[in-house]
Amino acid sequence: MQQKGIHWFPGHMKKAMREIEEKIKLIDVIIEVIDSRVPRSSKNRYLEQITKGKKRILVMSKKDLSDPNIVSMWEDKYKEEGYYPVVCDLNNKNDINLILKAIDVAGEERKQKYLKKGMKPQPLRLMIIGIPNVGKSTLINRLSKRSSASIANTPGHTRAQQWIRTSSFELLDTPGILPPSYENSTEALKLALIGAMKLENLSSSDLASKLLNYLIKNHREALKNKYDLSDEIIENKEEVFEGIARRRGLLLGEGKLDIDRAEILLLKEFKEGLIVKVVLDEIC
Ligand SMILES: Nc1nc2c(ncn2[C@@H]2O[C@H](COP(=O)(O)OP(=O)(O)OP(=O)(O)O)[C@@H](O)[C@H]2O)c(=O)[nH]1
Ligand SMILES: [Mg+2]
Repeated sequence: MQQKGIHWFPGHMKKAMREIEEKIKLIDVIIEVIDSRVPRSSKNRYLEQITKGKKRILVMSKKDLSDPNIVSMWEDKYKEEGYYPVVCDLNNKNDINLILKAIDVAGEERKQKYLKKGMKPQPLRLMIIGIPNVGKSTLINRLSKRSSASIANTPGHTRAQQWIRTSSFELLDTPGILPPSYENSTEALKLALIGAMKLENLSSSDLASKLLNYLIKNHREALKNKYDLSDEIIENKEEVFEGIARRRGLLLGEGKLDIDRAEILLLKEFKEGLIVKVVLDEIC
């Protein structure tokens, strides 16, 4: 994919990269937030060139929705690639402390440089980036809650950017929003399933059908248990949505089952981790 060069690069991706590139000069540490259910598909590979030379923390969010064993393999892989991965649930205070620790570690070298010169260490400058819906705003909110002050203007910069200041770091409060990947349809499908992007050319009915195929193949028991479905129903794929509608009392009137709502329910409950905790990207 990378060999194809820049000319096919979608315009929105180019624009996002340019915006991030402009800001990156001010930044010491990049925090890329990815969704731990899609550790590859939610990560931006083009960013790797732009962020070279910076310390890179990889926040692998939504661990409460993903399979811990597979996530742990991805964590090791990213460690080997030079990232500082932090697997976390951004709604869990202890996990936020792990991210704060990662920030400390990332800043240590720079701090020592100042100290060696007999200077007071300058605060580390951080920027949070990631595709939509991975938890960037949640993370900014969690980190800024601890901040002593939020300052509007940083002298020396022409553009007034909001920096959130704590005792040890400053956080650029506008996250770099990267568009999700569109060039690979399997990745796009996975991102649609976790709610990170909408697929224009795929109806929710088609998406639900693909999800059902995946669940039958990989998580049959979990599906059966969740909706109290018999083996006979699972064998007959068309009947699964009817079974779900029946179990959940989704009716159209005159006793007819509401299949549309059953499909949407399956998508929603999968996205919320209520059927099974998954990792959709295979490690290789
Ligand atoms: N279960 C769970 N939900 C999370 C976690 N982190 C964030 N969320 C939820 O995910 C949704 C998206 O979070 P945001 O912080 O708005 O994500 P974002 O990256 O800022 O999204 P955009 O602004 O659309 O780019 C919200 O409903 C959050 O509550 C997590 O670790 N676990
Ligand atoms: Mg946001």
